Amino acid sequence: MNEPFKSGFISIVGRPNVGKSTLLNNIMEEKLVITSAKPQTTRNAIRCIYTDEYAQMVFIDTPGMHRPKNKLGDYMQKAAENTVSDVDAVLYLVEPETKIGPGDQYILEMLKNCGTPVILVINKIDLLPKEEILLTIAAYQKYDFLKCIIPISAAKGDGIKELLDAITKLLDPGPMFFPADMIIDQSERWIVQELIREKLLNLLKDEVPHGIAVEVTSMKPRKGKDIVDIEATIYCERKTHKGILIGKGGSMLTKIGSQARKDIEFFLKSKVNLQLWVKVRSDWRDSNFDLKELGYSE
Ligand SMILES: Nc1nc2c(ncn2[C@@H]2O[C@H](COP(=O)(O)OP(=O)(O)OP(=O)(O)O)[C@@H](O)[C@H]2O)c(=O)[nH]1
Ligand SMILES: [Mg+2]
Repeated sequence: MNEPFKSGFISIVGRPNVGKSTLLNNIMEEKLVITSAKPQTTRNAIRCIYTDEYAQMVFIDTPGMHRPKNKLGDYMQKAAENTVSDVDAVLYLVEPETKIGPGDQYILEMLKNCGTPVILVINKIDLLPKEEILLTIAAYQKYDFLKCIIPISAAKGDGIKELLDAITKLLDPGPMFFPADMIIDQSERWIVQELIREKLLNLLKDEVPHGIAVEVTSMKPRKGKDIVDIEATIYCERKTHKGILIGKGGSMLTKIGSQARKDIEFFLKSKVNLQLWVKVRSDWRDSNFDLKELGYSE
């Protein structure tokens, strides 16, 4: 007998930098959300919709859970915590560590009480020998509220099929919530902003990229030509950061622009003319007004 069509919402949570966004891109087989080697890359809860012939899974990528240091951090932490009780399943991502630290213990406690089925996903198994992965599994086995434990490598694509099968098993029969061809609930403009921010995270050091926000102020296809003109403003928190961002003779800004343009052209499937501006917006991460204007509010 044919299985009925299933559907549901699945939140991906975990500490910063464990590979949540990398996993989502791998499931979607397309780069939709940005990733970087720096923690606190993802700032919003983002829905990506995976549809196949058996199920529609609405995945929610969330900011890494951490102790907030400013109002942006508060917003990010809430964006992650708020999803877990409103979904049909939670994927809790961890790295292969046998010692479960206080950050993960806090998350485990919250997940235990949220009432949603939780799958523990051990990511980055490519980094360690199998014996160490088995020790990580053993360390988490005492948390018996976890529905199952699945080791994966989001970067290499190992274990993804097993993970999708496990999620499908947990979901109830249900309708399609979104059209089958819809893959993300964000605008093109938002994705362009994120692609620019990703280059800033990759190219800048220390605290500088964390204090940056990007706003696309104009995005227009040029009449009669296969080219999109885009203007974007990069906000940073200090004058010294502005200097670093622009670089000697504008070298850093040029590098950021050329790397971002390549990705944006690939995403928009069109040539792009990208103009970047840099402005100082002091302490925007602690201003309710600025956070709202820059898209970091409910
Ligand atoms: N070796 C290895 N690295 C991985 C794997 N998955 C992700 N990474 C790397 O881990 C880093 C963080 O990945 P992200 O996907 O940005 O992590 P995240 O959990 O979304 O991070 P936040 O958005 O900051 O919470 C990046 O450098 C990835 O390339 C994996 O399976 N193996
Ligand atoms: Mg992320």
